[in-house]
Parts: sequence; structure tokens; C-alpha cells
Amino acid sequence: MAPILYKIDLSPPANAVRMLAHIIGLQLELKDVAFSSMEHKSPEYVKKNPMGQIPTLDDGGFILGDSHAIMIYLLSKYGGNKSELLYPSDAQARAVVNQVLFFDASILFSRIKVVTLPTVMGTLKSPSERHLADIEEAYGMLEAFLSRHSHVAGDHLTIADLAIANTLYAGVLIKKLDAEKFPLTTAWYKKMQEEPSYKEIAAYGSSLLSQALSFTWQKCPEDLETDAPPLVAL
Ligand SMILES: N[C@@H](CCC(=O)N[C@@H](CS)C(=O)NCC(=O)O)C(=O)O
Repeated sequence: MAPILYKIDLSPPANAVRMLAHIIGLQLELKDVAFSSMEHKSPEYVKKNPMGQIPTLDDGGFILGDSHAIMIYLLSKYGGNKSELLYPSDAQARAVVNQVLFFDASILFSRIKVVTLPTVMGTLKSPSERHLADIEEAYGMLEAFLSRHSHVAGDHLTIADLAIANTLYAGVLIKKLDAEKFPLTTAWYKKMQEEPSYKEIAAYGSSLLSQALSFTWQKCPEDLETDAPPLVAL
């Protein structure tokens, strides 16, 4: 039986997991969560994921939350010979990947989510200067990681790239990536957007999120930076 992934299409963490599944050729059974009616906070959902967040994985009754933990689990169980590259076993190489995964969870995605979540729920009418400065500062950290390697956590694609690329599609809708200030991040993000799994999964998530943010901010989707054509309003 295929593992079940509880998701919504515009969720960067859910899409990171889906990109990983695409890359390793793992079939997932996708189940949509009714985010706007707060299904992710319902007693039944919270029993599965005490954080009340999306995504959640159910692999034959083994239940796991957090996209980073889910990606590591799926790779170790189903990754086959792709695991070594995507999540190296060498202690130091793996530690570098972990560092960027924790950076994503604790800094980059957090600083973006404090804007996207209330916006999608319709309560934040625009990001504050402080929000923008915090996101820009996090871009600087990412640029520093990318000055060390060709990818965010090594010289090849790892699950850290999947996590960050998805987070970044949300980030750039709030704070444009300035190619002069962040040339390495800009070039790396362009490369990631060319990945078949990004085109298949994240590009759609990005365009949906662009619609949702522009709707609340009462802007045209074209005024936000996105990598996919706008869709009709959600
Ligand atoms: N660290 C988590 C973050 C997940 C997350 O925040 N997901 C959002 C949807 S994109 C969510 O469920 N937000 C609702 C909430 O945090 O209450 C992960 O990587 O899975």
C-alpha cells in the first residue's frame, strides 16, 4: 500500500516531500486537508500530528509529521541507491545537510510562514517592514551557505535543496530575491526551477500561493514574483 501524505497543494513543506517522492519514484496516496476550515486543527488530525500542521505521513499506520523528518524517513525506507546522494551517510556530509534542514525549519520557513499563514487566512493585509527585513536577512544566510558549495548543503542535490527551494517559492512572493545582493541564491534557485520534480509539483504550488497572497493583499498576481502563470482565484 502506498504511504498516505496529507497535504494541500500550495504548501511548501508538503511539496518538498512530494518532490522527493517524485525523484525516488515512490508512489504516494495524496489526501487533501481542508485547510480553510481548519481540518488540520481538528481532534482527529491532531491525533495524527500533534503540531496540527501539513504535511503528515501515514505509512501503514506509522504516522509522522514535519516535512524534514518525513523526507529522511522516506529516503531511508524507500530511497534505494538514491539515498546516498540525497542524504549522504558520511557523518560530516550528513551534518551539513542537517544544518540546512534545521535552518529551513527554524529560520527561513518560520520567517516566511509568519507572513503567509495569516495572509492565507485573510488576517494580514500586508507584510511589515520587520517581516521583510527578517526574510532578507535569512536570504543572506542562504547566500553564505551557497558560497561554500554549488548546492545548499554540498556539491550535488540533497533533500536540503528540496526543502529550501520550496520554502523559497513562498519567500519570493513576499520579498523578491535581489539578484545583485544574492547572485548565488538567484542562480541556484533558477537551477532548481529547472528540476523536473520542481516543474511537476512546486511550480503549481507557487502559482496557487501567489493567487492566495495577492487576493488578500489586493494586488495583481503579476506584481508578486512567481515562476508560474497565475491561476484563477482560489
Ligand atoms: N516544520 C513543518 C512546518 C509545517 C507547516 O507549518 N505547514 C503549514 C502549511 S504550509 C501549516 O500546517 N500551518 C498551520 C500551522 O502551523 O498551524 C514542516 O516542515 O512540515
